[in-house]
Amino acid sequence: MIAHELEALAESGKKVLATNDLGGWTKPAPSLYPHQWNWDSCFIAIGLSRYDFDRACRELESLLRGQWANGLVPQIIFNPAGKGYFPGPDVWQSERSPDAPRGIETSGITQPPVLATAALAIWRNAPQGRKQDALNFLKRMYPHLFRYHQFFYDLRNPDGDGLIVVVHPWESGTDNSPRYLEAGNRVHLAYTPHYNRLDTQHVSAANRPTDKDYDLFVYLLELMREDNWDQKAYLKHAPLQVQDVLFNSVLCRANLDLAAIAEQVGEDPAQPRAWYQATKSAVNARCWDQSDGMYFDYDRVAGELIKIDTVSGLNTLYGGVATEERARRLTEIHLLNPRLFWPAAGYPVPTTALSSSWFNPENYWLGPVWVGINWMLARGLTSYSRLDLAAILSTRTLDLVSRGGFREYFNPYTGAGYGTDNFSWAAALTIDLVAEIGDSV
Ligand code: 9WN
Repeated sequence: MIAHELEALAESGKKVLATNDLGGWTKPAPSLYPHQWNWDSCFIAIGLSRYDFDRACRELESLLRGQWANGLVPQIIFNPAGKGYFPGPDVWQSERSPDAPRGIETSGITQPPVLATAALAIWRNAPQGRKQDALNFLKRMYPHLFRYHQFFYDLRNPDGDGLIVVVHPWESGTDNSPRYLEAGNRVHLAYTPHYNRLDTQHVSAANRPTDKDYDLFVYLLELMREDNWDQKAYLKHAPLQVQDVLFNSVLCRANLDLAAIAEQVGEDPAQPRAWYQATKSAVNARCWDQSDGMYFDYDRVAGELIKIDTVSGLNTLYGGVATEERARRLTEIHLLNPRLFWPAAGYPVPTTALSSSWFNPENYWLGPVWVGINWMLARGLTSYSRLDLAAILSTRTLDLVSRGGFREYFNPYTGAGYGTDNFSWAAALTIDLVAEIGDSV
């Protein structure tokens, strides 16, 4: 695409964000997702930081309205006016926990912690005249970010080695990824939950998780709710515990960014650095499979790796987790392989390997390309000095959006878009990718 086309694409992205803007925060999509989501707001803030410093700060400060006393930043902060999404606050019942914030309803789980990364981006992208304001923003954010990360190391670190555990597929952000369906197959549902899903009233059921997947999601929600969202009590018997490579990689990246924030605001970066080192070492020790040359999630309940090739293993590049040698194997053997992650004709990067028996090009996290995942991988490739590949991946991602629109996910063979349209993070990260291309010329 030439410069003025890129500019036009970024301008359309800004329109999407304006449409989904509900004042101090942005919903992920016009009707499918009417509340505030955790990692969506972080991606959105990164996009906003490229053209509206104040609004970007507000996006993250709004997210912190929902922070719990134990440090958890929830997956969802409910919008009292938001209708048409299941499960709503009446199902989550966050008020059962003494840790939940009062006067605001949230879900009881978290999502991949992009928050510190987004805060740092706002500071980095602040216009020259606003640098002092940006520093003040970081100072306000720091204690909250620190408590959020502390939450993981205190309450989600069951083996004490820094390998953080995810207890619900929705917490992973990659809900029906085969990693979760496989771990979910081992969960015995003591009963079949009763509920009415609403997502398929907005988008085609063929592109969404199945009813069986939803049974698992709702069952696990209800099980954790029984413990009144008490993290320690729940972990003692949680039937799904995944030491998720993508989640831990996002946390590693965020720890590095938290350390950078600490340095700016005059705090000690030692703790976030130590967290980064611990998690990185633990992923390398537990999740690497030497014969496959790939990182896999560890199912802590089954006591084994979930050996399914997904893009999550590749995003150890984003987290600064992979060693140089392992990064080379991931890139040469997996990423660039046309039978796995780089279709000969079509668009990189499918979220599940093309050759996997789980792969489905049209269904949610079973195969389609997601802009947020590509954005992370492009950043990871840059930090491992593969600027060539990062540039190609960014360009292909922008091509996809420019042809298919700001869709939630895309068919890796045809580029057809699925799920919601006017998806906020696709718009926000398009803005960021376009700005990055502008920065590099
Ligand atoms: C459950 C909002 C969220 C994203 C997730 C994506 C999808 C929700 C759902 O939408 O999940 O959190 O109802 O399917 O999987 O990554 O944050 O955009």
